[in-house]
Amino acid sequence: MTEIFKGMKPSRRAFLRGAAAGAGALAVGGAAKAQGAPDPAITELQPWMQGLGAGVDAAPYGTPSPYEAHVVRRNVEWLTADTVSSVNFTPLHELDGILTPNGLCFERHHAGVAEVDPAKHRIMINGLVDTPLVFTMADLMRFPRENHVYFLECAANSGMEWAGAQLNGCQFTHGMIHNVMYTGVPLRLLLEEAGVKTNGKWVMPEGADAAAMTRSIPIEKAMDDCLVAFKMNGEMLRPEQGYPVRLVVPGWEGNMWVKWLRRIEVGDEPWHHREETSKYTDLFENGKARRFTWEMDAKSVITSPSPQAPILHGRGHTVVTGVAWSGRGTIPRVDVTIDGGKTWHQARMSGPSLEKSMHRFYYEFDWDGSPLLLQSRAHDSTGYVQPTKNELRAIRGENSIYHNNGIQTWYVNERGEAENVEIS
Ligand SMILES: Nc1nc2c(c(=O)[nH]1)N[C@H]1C(S)=C(S)[C@@H](COP(=O)(O)O)O[C@H]1N2
Ligand SMILES: [Mo]
Repeated sequence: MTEIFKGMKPSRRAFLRGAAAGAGALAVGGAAKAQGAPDPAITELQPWMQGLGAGVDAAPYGTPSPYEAHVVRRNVEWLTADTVSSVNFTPLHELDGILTPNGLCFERHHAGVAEVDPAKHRIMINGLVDTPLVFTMADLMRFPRENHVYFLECAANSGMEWAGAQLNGCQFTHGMIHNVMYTGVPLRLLLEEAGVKTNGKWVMPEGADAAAMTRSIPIEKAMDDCLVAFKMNGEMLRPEQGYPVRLVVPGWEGNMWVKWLRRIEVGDEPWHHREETSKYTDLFENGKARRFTWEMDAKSVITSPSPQAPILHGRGHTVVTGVAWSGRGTIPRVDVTIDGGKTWHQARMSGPSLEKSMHRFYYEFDWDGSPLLLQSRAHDSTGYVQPTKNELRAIRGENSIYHNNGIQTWYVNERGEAENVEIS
Protein backbone atom coordinates (compact mmCIF):
# COMPACT_ATOMS: atom_id res chain seq x y z
CA MET A 1 0.00 0.00 0.00
CA THR A 2 2.77 2.45 0.85
CA GLU A 3 4.40 1.54 -2.48
CA ILE A 4 1.27 2.35 -4.46
CA PHE A 5 0.72 5.68 -2.79
CA LYS A 6 4.35 6.77 -2.65
CA GLY A 7 4.60 10.45 -3.52
CA MET A 8 1.01 11.28 -2.70
CA LYS A 9 0.22 13.84 -0.08
CA PRO A 10 -0.55 12.50 3.42
CA SER A 11 -4.08 13.90 3.39
CA ARG A 12 -4.94 11.95 0.26
CA ARG A 13 -3.37 8.76 1.61
CA ALA A 14 -5.42 9.20 4.75
CA PHE A 15 -8.76 9.44 3.04
CA LEU A 16 -8.07 6.54 0.68
CA ARG A 17 -7.28 4.36 3.67
CA GLY A 18 -10.34 5.68 5.41
CA ALA A 19 -12.51 4.91 2.42
CA ALA A 20 -11.20 1.36 2.11
CA ALA A 21 -11.75 0.71 5.79
CA GLY A 22 -15.20 2.28 5.93
CA ALA A 23 -16.53 0.66 2.80
CA GLY A 24 -16.68 -2.91 4.08
CA ALA A 25 -17.66 -5.21 1.23
CA LEU A 26 -17.71 -2.40 -1.37
CA ALA A 27 -14.85 -2.43 -3.84
CA VAL A 28 -13.05 0.87 -3.57
CA GLY A 29 -10.16 0.69 -5.97
CA GLY A 30 -6.76 -0.95 -6.19
CA ALA A 31 -5.68 -0.69 -2.59
CA ALA A 32 -8.32 -3.11 -1.33
CA LYS A 33 -8.14 -5.44 -4.32
CA ALA A 34 -4.34 -5.78 -4.36
CA GLN A 35 -4.63 -8.38 -1.61
CA GLY A 36 -7.16 -10.57 -3.45
CA ALA A 37 -7.33 -12.08 -6.94
CA PRO A 38 -4.97 -10.68 -9.57
CA ASP A 39 -6.46 -7.81 -11.55
CA PRO A 40 -6.40 -8.71 -15.26
CA ALA A 41 -6.22 -4.98 -16.08
CA ILE A 42 -2.72 -5.20 -14.58
CA THR A 43 -1.64 -8.77 -15.29
CA GLU A 44 -2.87 -9.26 -18.87
CA LEU A 45 -1.64 -7.66 -22.05
CA GLN A 46 -4.45 -5.58 -23.50
CA PRO A 47 -5.08 -5.53 -27.28
CA TRP A 48 -3.79 -1.96 -27.54
CA MET A 49 -0.45 -3.07 -26.07
CA GLN A 50 0.07 -5.78 -28.67
CA GLY A 51 -0.03 -3.98 -32.02
CA LEU A 52 0.53 -0.68 -33.68
CA GLY A 53 -2.04 2.05 -33.32
CA ALA A 54 -3.66 4.18 -36.01
CA GLY A 55 -1.43 6.54 -37.96
CA VAL A 56 -1.52 10.30 -37.93
CA ASP A 57 -3.53 10.27 -41.16
CA ALA A 58 -6.43 8.33 -39.57
CA ALA A 59 -8.35 11.39 -38.39
CA PRO A 60 -7.44 14.71 -40.05
CA TYR A 61 -10.11 16.27 -37.86
CA GLY A 62 -10.08 14.48 -34.50
CA THR A 63 -13.09 13.09 -32.68
CA PRO A 64 -13.47 11.75 -29.13
CA SER A 65 -12.69 8.16 -28.11
CA PRO A 66 -15.46 5.68 -29.03
CA TYR A 67 -15.74 5.06 -25.27
CA GLU A 68 -17.08 8.62 -24.97
CA ALA A 69 -19.89 8.07 -27.49
CA HIS A 70 -22.50 8.79 -24.80
CA VAL A 71 -21.24 12.36 -24.38
CA VAL A 72 -23.63 14.07 -26.76
CA ARG A 73 -26.20 16.83 -27.03
CA ARG A 74 -29.67 15.48 -26.33
CA ASN A 75 -33.26 16.54 -26.99
CA VAL A 76 -36.24 16.40 -24.70
CA GLU A 77 -38.80 14.52 -26.76
CA TRP A 78 -41.87 16.50 -25.70
CA LEU A 79 -40.05 19.73 -26.56
CA THR A 80 -38.94 18.48 -29.97
CA ALA A 81 -42.10 17.92 -32.01
CA ASP A 82 -40.26 19.76 -34.78
CA THR A 83 -36.45 19.55 -34.89
CA VAL A 84 -36.01 22.63 -37.10
CA SER A 85 -37.50 25.15 -34.70
CA SER A 86 -36.14 23.46 -31.64
CA VAL A 87 -33.47 23.06 -29.00
CA ASN A 88 -31.00 20.47 -27.74
CA PHE A 89 -28.97 20.49 -24.55
CA THR A 90 -25.30 20.58 -23.48
CA PRO A 91 -24.25 17.44 -21.52
CA LEU A 92 -23.09 19.47 -18.51
CA HIS A 93 -22.85 16.33 -16.34
CA GLU A 94 -20.00 15.00 -18.51
CA LEU A 95 -17.94 18.19 -18.64
CA ASP A 96 -15.33 19.70 -16.37
CA GLY A 97 -13.44 22.97 -16.23
CA ILE A 98 -15.28 25.89 -17.77
CA LEU A 99 -15.05 25.59 -21.57
CA THR A 100 -17.73 23.84 -23.61
CA PRO A 101 -16.25 21.81 -26.51
CA ASN A 102 -17.60 23.10 -29.82
CA GLY A 103 -19.39 19.88 -30.78
CA LEU A 104 -21.29 19.85 -27.46
CA CYS A 105 -22.64 23.41 -27.40
CA PHE A 106 -26.43 23.29 -27.14
CA GLU A 107 -28.31 24.58 -30.17
CA ARG A 108 -31.37 26.74 -30.38
CA HIS A 109 -32.73 27.55 -33.82
CA HIS A 110 -36.00 29.11 -34.86
CA ALA A 111 -35.66 28.04 -38.50
CA GLY A 112 -32.93 25.41 -38.57
CA VAL A 113 -29.19 25.81 -39.24
CA ALA A 114 -28.52 28.20 -42.13
CA GLU A 115 -25.70 26.95 -44.36
CA VAL A 116 -23.93 30.19 -45.21
CA ASP A 117 -21.18 30.52 -47.83
CA PRO A 118 -18.75 32.99 -46.21
CA ALA A 119 -17.65 34.31 -49.61
CA LYS A 120 -21.24 35.37 -50.30
CA HIS A 121 -21.97 36.67 -46.82
CA ARG A 122 -22.11 40.41 -46.10
CA ILE A 123 -22.60 42.40 -42.89
CA MET A 124 -24.43 45.69 -43.36
CA ILE A 125 -24.63 48.63 -40.96
CA ASN A 126 -27.46 51.02 -41.81
CA GLY A 127 -30.07 53.30 -40.26
CA LEU A 128 -29.04 56.31 -38.19
CA VAL A 129 -25.37 56.33 -39.26
CA ASP A 130 -23.30 58.89 -41.16
CA THR A 131 -22.10 56.31 -43.72
CA PRO A 132 -23.98 53.04 -44.24
CA LEU A 133 -21.36 50.30 -44.67
CA VAL A 134 -21.15 46.74 -45.95
CA PHE A 135 -18.38 44.39 -44.81
CA THR A 136 -17.20 41.12 -46.30
CA MET A 137 -15.78 38.51 -43.92
CA ALA A 138 -12.30 39.53 -45.13
CA ASP A 139 -13.08 43.19 -44.29
CA LEU A 140 -14.25 42.17 -40.83
CA MET A 141 -11.04 40.28 -40.13
CA ARG A 142 -8.92 43.40 -40.78
CA PHE A 143 -10.34 45.12 -37.68
CA PRO A 144 -8.50 44.69 -34.35
CA ARG A 145 -9.93 41.59 -32.73
CA GLU A 146 -10.31 40.47 -29.11
CA ASN A 147 -10.65 37.17 -27.26
CA HIS A 148 -13.13 36.66 -24.42
CA VAL A 149 -14.73 33.72 -22.66
CA TYR A 150 -18.47 34.21 -22.16
CA PHE A 151 -21.45 32.05 -21.28
CA LEU A 152 -24.52 32.08 -23.49
CA GLU A 153 -27.67 31.04 -21.64
CA CYS A 154 -31.09 30.86 -23.28
CA ALA A 155 -33.60 32.81 -21.20
CA ALA A 156 -35.74 29.64 -21.26
CA ASN A 157 -33.05 27.54 -19.55
CA SER A 158 -34.73 25.77 -16.58
CA GLY A 159 -38.06 27.14 -17.86
CA MET A 160 -39.69 23.72 -17.62
CA GLU A 161 -38.88 23.68 -13.89
CA TRP A 162 -41.16 26.62 -12.99
CA ALA A 163 -44.02 24.17 -12.53
CA GLY A 164 -41.97 21.92 -10.22
CA ALA A 165 -39.20 19.35 -10.61
CA GLN A 166 -39.65 17.83 -14.06
CA LEU A 167 -36.59 16.76 -16.03
CA ASN A 168 -34.15 14.18 -14.74
CA GLY A 169 -30.70 15.51 -15.45
CA CYS A 170 -28.79 18.78 -15.38
CA GLN A 171 -28.35 18.36 -19.13
CA PHE A 172 -32.10 18.92 -19.45
CA THR A 173 -32.77 21.28 -16.53
CA HIS A 174 -29.70 23.51 -17.11
CA GLY A 175 -28.17 22.52 -20.47
CA MET A 176 -29.32 25.52 -22.51
CA ILE A 177 -25.96 27.10 -21.80
CA HIS A 178 -22.49 26.97 -23.25
CA ASN A 179 -19.26 28.73 -22.36
CA VAL A 180 -16.84 29.48 -25.14
CA MET A 181 -13.82 31.63 -25.97
CA TYR A 182 -14.85 33.96 -28.77
CA THR A 183 -12.61 35.78 -31.17
CA GLY A 184 -14.25 38.81 -32.71
CA VAL A 185 -14.28 42.50 -33.43
CA PRO A 186 -15.85 44.84 -30.85
CA LEU A 187 -19.19 46.00 -32.30
CA ARG A 188 -18.18 49.50 -31.16
CA LEU A 189 -15.39 49.62 -33.77
CA LEU A 190 -17.81 48.82 -36.62
CA LEU A 191 -20.36 51.35 -35.36
CA GLU A 192 -17.65 54.01 -35.04
CA GLU A 193 -16.53 53.26 -38.58
CA ALA A 194 -20.08 53.98 -39.79
CA GLY A 195 -20.52 56.91 -37.37
CA VAL A 196 -23.62 56.70 -35.17
CA LYS A 197 -25.82 59.81 -35.39
CA THR A 198 -26.62 61.58 -32.12
CA ASN A 199 -30.19 60.24 -32.16
CA GLY A 200 -28.95 56.64 -32.67
CA LYS A 201 -29.98 55.05 -29.36
CA TRP A 202 -30.69 51.42 -30.28
CA VAL A 203 -29.27 48.77 -32.59
CA MET A 204 -31.10 45.88 -34.21
CA PRO A 205 -29.02 42.87 -35.26
CA GLU A 206 -30.64 40.65 -37.91
CA GLY A 207 -29.84 37.04 -38.82
CA ALA A 208 -29.47 35.60 -42.33
CA ASP A 209 -31.48 32.47 -41.46
CA ALA A 210 -35.10 32.02 -42.50
CA ALA A 211 -36.16 33.22 -39.02
CA ALA A 212 -34.40 36.56 -39.69
CA MET A 213 -33.96 36.82 -35.93
CA THR A 214 -34.06 40.43 -34.71
CA ARG A 215 -33.74 42.05 -31.29
CA SER A 216 -33.44 45.62 -29.98
CA ILE A 217 -30.23 46.36 -28.06
CA PRO A 218 -29.51 49.71 -26.37
CA ILE A 219 -26.58 51.60 -27.87
CA GLU A 220 -24.77 51.65 -24.49
CA LYS A 221 -24.52 47.85 -24.54
CA ALA A 222 -23.57 47.80 -28.23
CA MET A 223 -20.72 50.24 -27.50
CA ASP A 224 -19.66 48.42 -24.34
CA ASP A 225 -18.72 44.74 -24.70
CA CYS A 226 -20.63 43.26 -27.68
CA LEU A 227 -18.49 41.35 -30.17
CA VAL A 228 -19.03 40.50 -33.81
CA ALA A 229 -17.47 37.06 -33.44
CA PHE A 230 -16.25 34.60 -36.01
CA LYS A 231 -14.28 32.09 -33.95
CA MET A 232 -15.17 29.88 -30.99
CA ASN A 233 -12.53 28.07 -28.96
CA GLY A 234 -9.99 28.99 -31.61
CA GLU A 235 -11.68 27.68 -34.75
CA MET A 236 -14.33 29.15 -37.01
CA LEU A 237 -17.85 29.13 -35.54
CA ARG A 238 -19.76 25.92 -36.06
CA PRO A 239 -22.73 26.21 -38.48
CA GLU A 240 -25.03 25.55 -35.50
CA GLN A 241 -23.55 28.54 -33.67
CA GLY A 242 -23.96 30.99 -36.58
CA TYR A 243 -21.10 30.36 -39.04
CA PRO A 244 -19.48 32.50 -40.25
CA VAL A 245 -20.42 35.31 -37.85
CA ARG A 246 -22.63 35.91 -34.80
CA LEU A 247 -23.26 38.66 -32.32
CA VAL A 248 -21.97 38.10 -28.77
CA VAL A 249 -23.92 40.02 -26.12
CA PRO A 250 -22.06 39.15 -22.88
CA GLY A 251 -24.21 38.34 -19.85
CA TRP A 252 -27.48 38.95 -21.70
CA GLU A 253 -30.08 36.37 -22.72
CA GLY A 254 -29.08 34.03 -25.56
CA ASN A 255 -31.88 35.14 -27.86
CA MET A 256 -30.07 38.45 -28.46
CA TRP A 257 -26.90 36.72 -29.69
CA VAL A 258 -28.03 36.79 -33.31
CA LYS A 259 -26.43 34.05 -35.41
CA TRP A 260 -25.57 34.27 -39.12
CA LEU A 261 -25.42 38.05 -38.52
CA ARG A 262 -26.13 39.97 -41.74
CA ARG A 263 -27.29 43.43 -40.71
CA ILE A 264 -27.15 45.89 -37.85
CA GLU A 265 -29.62 48.75 -38.03
CA VAL A 266 -29.23 51.81 -35.82
CA GLY A 267 -32.48 53.45 -34.67
CA ASP A 268 -33.83 55.95 -32.17
CA GLU A 269 -36.20 53.58 -30.36
CA PRO A 270 -36.67 49.83 -29.86
CA TRP A 271 -38.41 47.86 -32.64
CA HIS A 272 -40.78 45.82 -30.42
CA HIS A 273 -40.38 42.69 -32.54
CA ARG A 274 -41.82 39.27 -31.81
CA GLU A 275 -38.90 38.07 -29.69
CA GLU A 276 -39.25 40.99 -27.26
CA THR A 277 -43.05 41.14 -27.00
CA SER A 278 -44.87 37.81 -27.31
CA LYS A 279 -41.67 35.89 -26.46
CA TYR A 280 -38.85 36.51 -23.98
CA THR A 281 -41.06 38.60 -21.69
CA ASP A 282 -42.20 37.56 -18.20
CA LEU A 283 -45.93 37.56 -17.58
CA PHE A 284 -46.81 38.35 -13.96
CA GLU A 285 -49.82 37.23 -11.93
CA ASN A 286 -51.65 40.56 -12.46
CA GLY A 287 -51.43 40.26 -16.24
CA LYS A 288 -48.59 42.76 -16.60
CA ALA A 289 -45.49 41.61 -18.42
CA ARG A 290 -41.92 42.47 -17.57
CA ARG A 291 -40.06 43.40 -20.75
CA PHE A 292 -36.44 43.92 -21.74
CA THR A 293 -35.16 41.57 -19.04
CA TRP A 294 -31.82 41.20 -20.73
CA GLU A 295 -29.35 40.31 -17.99
CA MET A 296 -29.00 36.72 -16.83
CA ASP A 297 -29.12 36.52 -13.02
CA ALA A 298 -26.55 34.56 -11.04
CA LYS A 299 -27.19 30.83 -11.13
CA SER A 300 -25.45 27.53 -10.38
CA VAL A 301 -26.03 23.81 -10.64
CA ILE A 302 -24.30 20.70 -9.34
CA THR A 303 -23.33 18.71 -12.43
CA SER A 304 -22.06 15.63 -10.56
CA PRO A 305 -23.51 13.83 -8.74
CA SER A 306 -26.74 14.39 -10.66
CA PRO A 307 -29.44 12.17 -12.20
CA GLN A 308 -27.26 11.28 -15.22
CA ALA A 309 -24.11 11.07 -13.10
CA PRO A 310 -24.88 8.89 -10.05
CA ILE A 311 -22.35 8.03 -7.33
CA LEU A 312 -20.96 4.66 -8.44
CA HIS A 313 -18.13 4.20 -5.95
CA GLY A 314 -20.13 3.70 -2.77
CA ARG A 315 -19.50 5.55 0.46
CA GLY A 316 -16.27 7.37 1.21
CA HIS A 317 -14.50 10.26 -0.42
CA THR A 318 -16.91 11.94 -2.82
CA VAL A 319 -16.34 14.81 -5.23
CA VAL A 320 -19.23 17.19 -5.77
CA THR A 321 -18.76 19.58 -8.68
CA GLY A 322 -20.73 22.10 -10.64
CA VAL A 323 -20.79 25.39 -12.48
CA ALA A 324 -21.94 28.91 -11.62
CA TRP A 325 -22.29 32.06 -13.68
CA SER A 326 -23.68 35.60 -13.58
CA GLY A 327 -24.55 38.07 -16.33
CA ARG A 328 -23.40 40.85 -14.01
CA GLY A 329 -19.81 39.87 -13.28
CA THR A 330 -17.83 37.09 -11.65
CA ILE A 331 -18.66 34.40 -9.08
CA PRO A 332 -16.48 34.88 -6.01
CA ARG A 333 -18.30 32.22 -4.00
CA VAL A 334 -20.56 29.17 -4.23
CA ASP A 335 -22.06 27.36 -1.23
CA VAL A 336 -22.94 23.68 -1.29
CA THR A 337 -25.27 21.78 1.03
CA ILE A 338 -25.68 18.02 1.25
CA ASP A 339 -28.60 18.15 3.72
CA GLY A 340 -31.10 20.34 1.85
CA GLY A 341 -29.85 23.63 3.25
CA LYS A 342 -29.53 22.89 6.97
CA THR A 343 -25.77 23.41 6.73
CA TRP A 344 -23.91 25.18 3.94
CA HIS A 345 -20.24 24.72 3.07
CA GLN A 346 -18.18 27.09 0.99
CA ALA A 347 -17.12 25.32 -2.20
CA ARG A 348 -13.62 25.52 -3.68
CA MET A 349 -13.54 27.63 -6.84
CA SER A 350 -11.11 26.30 -9.44
CA GLY A 351 -9.77 27.69 -12.69
CA PRO A 352 -10.07 31.15 -14.15
CA SER A 353 -12.65 33.54 -12.71
CA LEU A 354 -13.77 35.59 -15.70
CA GLU A 355 -16.48 38.21 -16.16
CA LYS A 356 -19.75 36.82 -17.52
CA SER A 357 -18.25 33.36 -17.82
CA MET A 358 -18.90 30.01 -16.17
CA HIS A 359 -16.94 29.24 -13.01
CA ARG A 360 -16.11 25.74 -11.79
CA PHE A 361 -16.55 24.70 -8.16
CA TYR A 362 -15.81 21.59 -6.12
CA TYR A 363 -16.89 20.36 -2.72
CA GLU A 364 -15.33 17.17 -1.37
CA PHE A 365 -16.72 15.19 1.55
CA ASP A 366 -16.82 11.73 3.09
CA TRP A 367 -20.17 10.16 2.16
CA ASP A 368 -21.56 7.90 4.89
CA GLY A 369 -24.01 6.28 2.47
CA SER A 370 -27.12 8.01 3.78
CA PRO A 371 -29.47 9.91 1.43
CA LEU A 372 -28.43 13.41 0.40
CA LEU A 373 -30.22 16.57 -0.65
CA LEU A 374 -27.63 18.36 -2.77
CA GLN A 375 -27.89 22.05 -3.62
CA SER A 376 -25.56 24.82 -4.72
CA ARG A 377 -26.03 28.57 -4.23
CA ALA A 378 -24.07 31.16 -6.23
CA HIS A 379 -22.96 34.59 -5.01
CA ASP A 380 -21.95 37.07 -7.69
CA SER A 381 -19.55 40.00 -7.61
CA THR A 382 -22.43 42.48 -7.09
CA GLY A 383 -23.33 40.74 -3.80
CA TYR A 384 -26.45 39.10 -5.26
CA VAL A 385 -27.23 35.61 -3.91
CA GLN A 386 -29.04 32.95 -5.98
CA PRO A 387 -32.63 32.61 -4.66
CA THR A 388 -34.72 29.51 -4.00
CA LYS A 389 -37.39 28.57 -6.54
CA ASN A 390 -40.12 29.48 -4.07
CA GLU A 391 -38.60 32.91 -3.47
CA LEU A 392 -38.78 33.46 -7.22
CA ARG A 393 -42.35 32.17 -7.47
CA ALA A 394 -43.46 34.49 -4.67
CA ILE A 395 -42.50 37.47 -6.83
CA ARG A 396 -43.05 36.20 -10.37
CA GLY A 397 -46.17 34.09 -9.88
CA GLU A 398 -47.01 30.96 -11.87
CA ASN A 399 -46.99 32.28 -15.46
CA SER A 400 -43.25 32.45 -15.96
CA ILE A 401 -41.26 30.62 -18.61
CA TYR A 402 -38.02 32.59 -18.69
CA HIS A 403 -35.29 33.59 -16.23
CA ASN A 404 -35.60 30.77 -13.73
CA ASN A 405 -32.37 30.97 -11.74
CA GLY A 406 -33.68 29.19 -8.64
CA ILE A 407 -31.62 26.78 -6.55
CA GLN A 408 -31.70 23.21 -7.91
CA THR A 409 -32.04 20.17 -5.61
CA TRP A 410 -30.84 16.63 -6.35
CA TYR A 411 -31.96 13.83 -4.03
CA VAL A 412 -29.33 11.08 -3.82
CA ASN A 413 -30.46 7.73 -2.38
CA GLU A 414 -28.40 5.08 -0.53
CA ARG A 415 -27.40 3.50 -3.85
CA GLY A 416 -26.00 6.80 -5.12
CA GLU A 417 -28.80 7.32 -7.66
CA ALA A 418 -29.87 10.95 -8.05
CA GLU A 419 -33.24 12.45 -8.84
CA ASN A 420 -34.59 15.94 -9.55
CA VAL A 421 -36.70 17.05 -6.56
CA GLU A 422 -37.90 20.20 -4.86
CA ILE A 423 -37.96 20.86 -1.14
CA SER A 424 -40.14 23.57 0.30
N1 LIG B 1 -30.32 34.10 -36.51
C1 LIG B 1 -30.67 33.48 -35.38
N2 LIG B 1 -30.02 33.79 -34.23
C2 LIG B 1 -30.35 33.20 -33.07
C3 LIG B 1 -31.40 32.24 -33.02
C4 LIG B 1 -32.05 31.91 -34.24
O1 LIG B 1 -32.95 31.07 -34.30
N3 LIG B 1 -31.66 32.55 -35.39
N4 LIG B 1 -31.76 31.71 -31.79
C5 LIG B 1 -31.43 32.52 -30.61
C6 LIG B 1 -31.66 31.87 -29.35
S1 LIG B 1 -33.26 31.85 -28.77
C7 LIG B 1 -30.62 31.42 -28.56
S2 LIG B 1 -30.89 30.82 -27.00
C8 LIG B 1 -29.23 31.40 -29.07
C9 LIG B 1 -28.71 29.98 -29.07
O2 LIG B 1 -27.37 29.95 -29.49
P1 LIG B 1 -26.68 28.55 -29.79
O3 LIG B 1 -27.46 27.84 -30.85
O4 LIG B 1 -25.27 28.87 -30.15
O5 LIG B 1 -26.75 27.76 -28.52
O6 LIG B 1 -29.13 31.94 -30.38
C10 LIG B 1 -29.98 33.02 -30.66
N5 LIG B 1 -29.67 33.55 -31.95
MO1 LIG C 1 -33.25 31.23 -26.52
